[in-house]
This record gives sequence, structure tokens and C-alpha cells, in this order.
Amino acid sequence: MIHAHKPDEDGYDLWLRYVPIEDMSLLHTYRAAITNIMQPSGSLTLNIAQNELVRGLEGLLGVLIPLTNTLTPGAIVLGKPTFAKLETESIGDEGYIITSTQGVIVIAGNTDIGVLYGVFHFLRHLQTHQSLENLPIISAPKLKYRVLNHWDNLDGTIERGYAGFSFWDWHKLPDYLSPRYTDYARAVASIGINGVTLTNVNANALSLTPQYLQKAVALSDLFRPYGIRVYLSARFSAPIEIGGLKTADPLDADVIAWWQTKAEEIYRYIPDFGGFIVKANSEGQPGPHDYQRSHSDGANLLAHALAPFGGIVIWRAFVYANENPEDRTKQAYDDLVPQDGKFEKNVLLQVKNGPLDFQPREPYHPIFGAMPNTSLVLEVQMAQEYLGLATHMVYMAPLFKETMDAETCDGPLAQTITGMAGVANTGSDRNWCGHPFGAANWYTFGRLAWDYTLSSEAIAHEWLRMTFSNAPRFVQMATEMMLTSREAPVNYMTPLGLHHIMARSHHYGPGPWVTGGRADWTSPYYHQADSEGIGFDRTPFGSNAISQYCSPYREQLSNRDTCPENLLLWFHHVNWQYILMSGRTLWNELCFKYNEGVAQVRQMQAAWDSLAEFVDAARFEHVRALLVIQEKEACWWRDACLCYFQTFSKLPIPAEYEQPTESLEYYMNVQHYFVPGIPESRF
Ligand code: GCW
Repeated sequence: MIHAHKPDEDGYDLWLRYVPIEDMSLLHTYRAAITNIMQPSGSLTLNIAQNELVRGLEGLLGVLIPLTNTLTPGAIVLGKPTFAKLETESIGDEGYIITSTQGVIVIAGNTDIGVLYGVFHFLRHLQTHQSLENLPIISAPKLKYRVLNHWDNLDGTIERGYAGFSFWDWHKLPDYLSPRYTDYARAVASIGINGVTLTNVNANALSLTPQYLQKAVALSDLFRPYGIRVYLSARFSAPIEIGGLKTADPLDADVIAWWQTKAEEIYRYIPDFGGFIVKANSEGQPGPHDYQRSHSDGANLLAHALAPFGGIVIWRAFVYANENPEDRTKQAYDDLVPQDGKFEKNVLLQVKNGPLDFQPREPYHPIFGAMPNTSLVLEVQMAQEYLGLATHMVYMAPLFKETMDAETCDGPLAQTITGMAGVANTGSDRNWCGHPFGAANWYTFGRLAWDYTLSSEAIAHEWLRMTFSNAPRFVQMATEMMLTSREAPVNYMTPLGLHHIMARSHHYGPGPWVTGGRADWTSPYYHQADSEGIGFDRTPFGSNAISQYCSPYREQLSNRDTCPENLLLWFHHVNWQYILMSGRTLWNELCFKYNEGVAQVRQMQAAWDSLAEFVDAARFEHVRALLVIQEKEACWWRDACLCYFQTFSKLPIPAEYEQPTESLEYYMNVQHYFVPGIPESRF
């Protein structure tokens, strides 16, 4: 295989590679237009912007662009020069304008952070080989809160982390600051993310003790000039665990006082502390229900403590209880929607994209559009807990957009939210996200949180050009591959609206047979397969979860003939012989879809194999090898699921398809040990 002698890369530079522009005519145009940088005076943030610009331009243009103090044509000016007429009202606190006037390029914002964001956009413009004629660029974020959520534990493990261990070196903080923190901050700021929660939502109260707060100070000091605020997960029972109180009852006077004192203390350490993220009364976490109080009582307790300092509470809506016999997908709505209007202004309710749990495909979460008096944050998961861990290539922009474009009771979903949170897929792996394509999802999260009108295709283009190559054939084929990669796992794992049929606990691989323990963590609870058919009846004849959606979507869902087929088994129990749009019976369609998923992975492999000349050998080979695993695992999912469901349908897998190579018993006995992402302490 010819790799055109591209030097090996390890992926550490992510999309900020700044490699020399090979197109000579473009290079000359850029070089002629950019000859010096007016040295900005002022803040740390402007220094960072200037340094990034120097570094980026040196890499891209192959020359060190000098800093000057006098204005000459060919200069880049950071800030708001008096000679340029700039309409900056529309760009708010974080937006920017990139324009060209009187022979100079101006990158302006109302704040220094806006300028920094503008610099990253300008570099992206050059990295993706755009014309300098295409100015001005005017951009401002559509969502106020754009927060990366790390599920990192203080012991260095990461819950559902598949790219190594946490890169927060709590042990050596605050004294040793790994250079990786700075590169992390650059990456985060380059895509407009303005907040990070450092610690797992399954929280350890220790993170709120002075010892750990001092460590968080070091990180927040480093992140501040990049426009990144630090948030911490708060364990609801912290007043007991680290405060010595007997209760954590949100209405108890001592508890109220404890949180107030804690908030004062935190703001003494971190004056711009973002606030708390809280997982309460979910999967064994403590919460206000332990004291017969409501979620709003719990959230408001913390909100009152943080309000004087401008902090917010991000309260997670991922709440459900096994003791509640109600359909798990209905519980959060039932509990929280009646509390609309009861949350303090500085409380944001963070809701996962779907009502279950980051499955390959879910309908949108019906809380969106149903709580007009509550600020909502959309939570998505870049860590691929249910999407083949960091082994499978799955480009998530189409998944995120499917949710954000959904029509809720109150209009398009993206217009009903004030923020977006993404569960990080990063770790200590040299390339940050494990799979070389994993960073595309981190990138996508930032870009969509900034501007949810961007298309999946446009984001893929940007990322591919910056991460690998601007060559048109490469960009086109790799984009197609990425777009296919969203539907492939749906097909080979959970087609037609199936859900939650993965292996227990580590969630790696198929497990439609998983039974025992709490019902809502088993598979038959969700697939309901029997001799008649398969699927969860959520119509009025079943759990009536569809009642949580508005007309006309509700009616569309409730009728099996109008329900979108890609959600059919989410909402209906369907007879094996039911005829689908394709003319195939349900059973045959299931066989078709599982095989289509495998075929799509094979297409992705063929596409990648044809792109070797555009990519350095190290990254090419890494992706190639992971696609081989993905293909194997796609077959594993297909064969295991079809063998299992066949015990109910009693129908043959049509002869045109590959037949399972092993028995059901074999698949049921596959055991995997030490799968990453499940900290010993919790399971
Ligand atoms: O998807 C589930 C995961 C848990 C996780 C939980 C949550 C952090 O299996 O590991 O806990 O979601 O979102 O709180």
C-alpha cells in the first residue's frame, strides 16, 4: 500500500494539526494576504489567541508571521480597531466577526473570548482551504451553555470511558500541571465549549472538600482564559458524608446552612465556578426522594446556595426506579413535568436525548417541549457506551441532529433548550478518544452546541479536512463512510426500534437473553419477544408512553401502520408475520436489517481501504484494524440476536443471508472480563 510518505501521526493534535498547505496557488494567496500580526495588548486570553494564530499560521503557511506594533497592509488585527466599522451588537458576549478591511484582516469580538473563538474559526477557515474572499464571517453561539461532562472518578478511572484513564492527575494536582491540560483547553475552546464538569455524576463527596477544591482551582485557573468554566458534580448526601450532619434533607435548616457555607467556600477558591451537576435518586444515588421531598426541593436547595455567586445547578432528569412498576421510559416525565415552574431560575434540567439511555436510536425525550417554564439542557453521549465502545466507528452528528431537529410540543427541539451537554469520550489515550474517528464526535458536539443548524455533512467535511486531508476524493468518500456509520450499528445491534438488548453491566456485545436482577436492567423487559411477535407495546393498550407526546406525532406513533418503522418495536408489539413497507414480514425484515448493518460495515471497510494514499500509515492502519473488529462484532451481534429471536419466531433465516456460525448456547456463554468503563467500585 502506498502512503505517499506522509509522516506517521498519533492523533494527539486532533483537528488542530496545522500542517503545511500543499496547494501552491492557495498558499501564495494566503501568504500574500497575511504578512504580520498586530500585537494585541492585554489579557491572557488575547495572548493565547495571538500564540495560537502564530502557531497555526507557521504550520499552515510554513513561515513565521512576525508580530508588529504598527499597522500595515497584510496585518491581522485582533480586537476592535477604531478604523473598522463593525456591527458587533448581534454577536453578544461570545460571538465574533472576521472581516477584511483596508488590506487588513480584523478578528473582532465584544470580549476577548469572542476574539479567541474568532481566531480558531479563522484558522479553521485556512485549514479547510476556504477563500479569504468569503469574508465577513459573523458568528455567535445559539446555545448559552455548552458543557462537556466528564464521568471521571477521583481514582483515575472513567465510568463508560473507553480511551484509557482520566487525564485529571488528581494525585499530583495542584502542583503539577500536565501540558495535556493546555492542549485540552485549546481543543475545547476551538469548538466553543464553555464549560466542563470535571467529575462523574455518580459523585464522590470528597471532590467538595478543601483538599480537592484546591486541585480544581489549578484546573479552573488554567481554563479561565480559554473561556472554560469549571463545574463539579455534587453528591446530594455530601452534608452527611463530609459535613458530619445526620441528614441531607433539603428542607432541614442545618443542611441549608451547610450548602450555603460550602458555596461560599467554593467561590472563595473559584470565583467564576460554574455550579453543580447532580444525579439524584437514580441508580442508587442519594436524593431528595430519600426524605420524601421533590426534585425541585432538592435542586432549589443548591440553587439558593449558588445564586448569590451567579452559579447554576444542572439537575439531571435521568431518574427512574426499579421499585416503580411503570414503564421506565415514562418515569422521568411523570416525575418532573408536574414540577414545571417550580425550579429556581438558576436550575437547568439536563435531559438525555431519548427517554431510555443513549440507545443506538431512541425517539426524542418527551420532556423536551413539555416544560416551557424550566430551562432545559440536552444531554448526549459521545462515549460509545451502547455503540461499540471506542472500537466501532460511529459518527454521531446524524444521531444528535435527529434529536435536535425533532418537532416537540413546543416547536423544534433545539429551539426549546438553553444548553447542550456531552458526555466526553476522552481519556489518557495518546489520541484522546481511542478510535481515530472518535474525536469527530467530540468535535461535532462543540460545533452543534454552537450552531445546531450545521449539517452532519458540513461538520464531517470540516473535521476530515482538518484531521486528515483536504483532497476532494478523500473528503467525499470519507464523509459518505461517516454518514453510513450512524445507521450501521442501529442495524446490526437494534434495528426497527429494538433497544436495551446488550450484555449486562459492561454493555459490550449482544445480550437479548439477559434476565435476573432488577427487571428494568434486563432485556426481555424491553423486547418482549414471544411466539406471537416482538416489541414493547407503548400504545394505550400497553404502557401508553405515547401519551407523553403531542398530536399529531402521538397519533402517528400509536398506529402501527404510520409509526416510523425505525421506531416500530419501540412503540409496538408486532406479529412476526406483519408485513412492512418493504413487503417483507417482520421476521424477514429483521433478518434483512441485521444483515444490512453488516453490509454497511463492509462498505465502510472498502471505502477506507481505497483511501490509503491520503492518510499516514499509522492512522490508516489503526482505523483499518478497528474496522476489522467492527465487522466481526457486527456479525456477532447479528448472529447472536437472530439465533435468540428465532427461538420465539420459529422461522428460518432466509437462505440468501449468511447463516450464524455458532449455536445460541455459544453466544450466550461468551464472557468478557475487565471490559473498560466499569469502575470496580460500582459494579
Ligand atoms: O447509561 C447509564 C450508564 C451509567 C451512567 C448513567 C447516567 C453515570 O450505564 O454508567 O452513570 O447512565 O447517565 O447517570
